Amino acid sequence: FTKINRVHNGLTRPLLGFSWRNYSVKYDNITPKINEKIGRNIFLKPNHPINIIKTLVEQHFLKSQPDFKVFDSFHPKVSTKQNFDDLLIPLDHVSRGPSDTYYYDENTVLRTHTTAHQVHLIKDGHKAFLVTGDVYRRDEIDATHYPVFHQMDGVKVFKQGDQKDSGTETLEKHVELELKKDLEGVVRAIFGADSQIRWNVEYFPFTDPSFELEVYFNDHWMEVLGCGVIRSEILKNTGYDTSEYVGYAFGIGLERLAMKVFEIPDIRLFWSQDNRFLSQFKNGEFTKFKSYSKYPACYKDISFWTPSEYNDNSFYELVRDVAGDLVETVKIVDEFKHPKTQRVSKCFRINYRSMDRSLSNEEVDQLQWVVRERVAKELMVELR
Ligand code: FA5
Ligand code: MG
Repeated sequence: FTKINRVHNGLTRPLLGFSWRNYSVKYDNITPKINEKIGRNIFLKPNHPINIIKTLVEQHFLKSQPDFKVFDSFHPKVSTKQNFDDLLIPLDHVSRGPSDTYYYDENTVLRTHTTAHQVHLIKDGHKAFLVTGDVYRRDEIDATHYPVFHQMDGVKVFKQGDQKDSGTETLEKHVELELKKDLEGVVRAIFGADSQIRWNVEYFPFTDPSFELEVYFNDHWMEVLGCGVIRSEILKNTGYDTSEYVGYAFGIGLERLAMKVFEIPDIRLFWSQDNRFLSQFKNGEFTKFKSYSKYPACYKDISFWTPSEYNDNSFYELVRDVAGDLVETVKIVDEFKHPKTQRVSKCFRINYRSMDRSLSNEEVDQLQWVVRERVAKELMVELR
């Protein structure tokens, strides 16, 4: 494909939906706001809530199973082979599209999950490991979704015979039970023995059976991890005799755990450089976050007719690119199809709020104005 040259004057970002759809520049969608997060490594900073949770989970595993290896320094730039192909994610899976994933080029992405490291680590001979890192996804905007977050993946490979002492018949069943036991153990160690949790059946292309674990939090069930028994095809591809070996794998969302443990109400706070936030946490301590402010929110609506090649994630991304962490939520408030033209109209409510200061009306108006300008130009929507 050919790339078009784009004008960069500091304000105009790479043209998002517009450029891809019309000039097939699909594989260059990493915005400056995303780029500046790479290498910040907040998950490695002592006394940062994400680091506190990471350390807790690692220590919990190592206490009872000291042979677990711990990895936390793989760069988030990985190949599509690592992130997708090795994990049997089909070519037409939605998560592969540039509407959901940040691409450097056709074959290189920002990892969308730390599962991207599963196969090369198993190939290197590791049988039990934890791997933590920052992961990137184009996604919606609210208190629990942020385009950069942190995951810890875990893998453990078992051998025929391991199930004997447990009285379980098959190795597969044994592995499934060990998986659930180990994960319930971690979650209860962190949230307390009496925390309300539940298992749901899930689907992942790389595990079978697959599950997700939810924890009750702020009057909602919150999903904290996905997991399952590694598909035998994957173990076979890494050189294992699958009549002898079965493995489990899981991926935990560290922000989700940290939000619950420390009662942190908004996922944007993890990126705060404000000492009123950072000074509240110490490794090894379970302190509750004391909100130092709740500055007033200000919402603005925007309505537009969507062109046929439109997707919501590009709109969310554009709002993030304009307003950064000043945007708290973007919610769709109305949607309808014109009976004659069949065109779809959408109305979104953008809620602006800073975590550490009051926003002036002028500032919010200015942000909204830039959003309107850019949305019309770059996503080719017709403002109403
Ligand atoms: C995965 O990413 C799988 N790779 C997990 C897995 C690994 C399954 C190994 C089986 C074997 P999922 O997209 O559900 O699955 O993400 C895993 C966890 O990351 C979620 O349970 C949630 O806790 C967290 N998470 C997902 N999206 C976000 C987001 N936008 N912001 C914050 N946390 C998120
Ligand atoms: Mg999930």
